[in-house]
Amino acid sequence: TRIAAGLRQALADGTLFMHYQPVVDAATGRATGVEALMRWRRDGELVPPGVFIPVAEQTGLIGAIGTRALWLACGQAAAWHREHGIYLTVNVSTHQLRDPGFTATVLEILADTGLPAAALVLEITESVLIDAADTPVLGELRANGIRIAIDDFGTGYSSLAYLHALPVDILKIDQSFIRRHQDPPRPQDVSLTRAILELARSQDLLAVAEGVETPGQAELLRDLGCPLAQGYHFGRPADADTIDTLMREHT
Ligand code: G
Ligand code: G
Ligand code: G
Ligand code: MN
Ligand code: NA
Repeated sequence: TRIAAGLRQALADGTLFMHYQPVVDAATGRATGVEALMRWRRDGELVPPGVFIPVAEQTGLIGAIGTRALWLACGQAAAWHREHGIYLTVNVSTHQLRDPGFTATVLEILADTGLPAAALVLEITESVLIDAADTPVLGELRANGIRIAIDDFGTGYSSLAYLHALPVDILKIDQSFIRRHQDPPRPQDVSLTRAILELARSQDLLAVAEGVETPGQAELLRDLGCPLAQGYHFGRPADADTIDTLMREHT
């Protein structure tokens, strides 16, 4: 397809790049990490990742593109980690986890960029985690000190049955659970978020609330003791220079 051909070209011409969104301490609002989000500018226009990531997955190009994304993000985050103690979180697809060489690739990129393994988190959706449960890759990554996050938690189907068995460290609560909090919040919505936070705590998982857009939602999450948060209220995904300026001002 046109997108696949364009992506092959993009790997060569450098039009794939990363945006970064702050992940903050929910109590203070200060950035503790950044999530890397891939961007592609084709003929001067941004193609949404929702359009090109699925094509990259279907064509297998996600292997090379994902390696490029990791390389770019680790290189950038190494400086932020040195200067501000920031960690990096990167989204990973099923194709990457199924590659027996993936751990070696990640370790090579960490060695080359100087980002410590302990400062890297790989985000994997629930369904992909369950699908990849039989591969040695997740165990290898964790044995090397890289942390694993369940992304979009609550949108998969077997979450509770599998949660205790999944080799993960961080639970990212899907935006849909946060977005439902109105002002004032409804008791049943609050109970649901509280229950997810309690679930995370009971499994020794660090919770991140995604999609926090309003001051009321931020305050509620803080009151519920949610450790980390992310969303437009704290900062939109932005280019590295913008995030760099923000961190110099706030840390
Ligand atoms: O960035 P939003 O910014 O629109 O991201 C849309 C979707 O694309 C999200 O589900 C996100 O996880 C996914 N995505 C963004 N960057 C990457 C990436 O580098 N690798 C993979 N596999 N998915 C990504
Ligand atoms: O070698 P391979 O085609 O898998 O590389 C994928 C992408 O990783 C390259 O297109 C390049 O952008 C990026 N990259 C650049 N330098 C390095 C490096 O030293 N190590 C790794 N692992 N990737 C790199
Ligand atoms: O699937 P994943 O969680 O990796 O994707 C994160 C997506 O959510 C990205 O597309 C990112 O741009 C988007 N995002 C981040 N914060 C917010 C927010 O506060 N509101 C909305 N609607 N989207 C957000
Ligand atoms: Mn994510
Ligand atoms: Na998510």
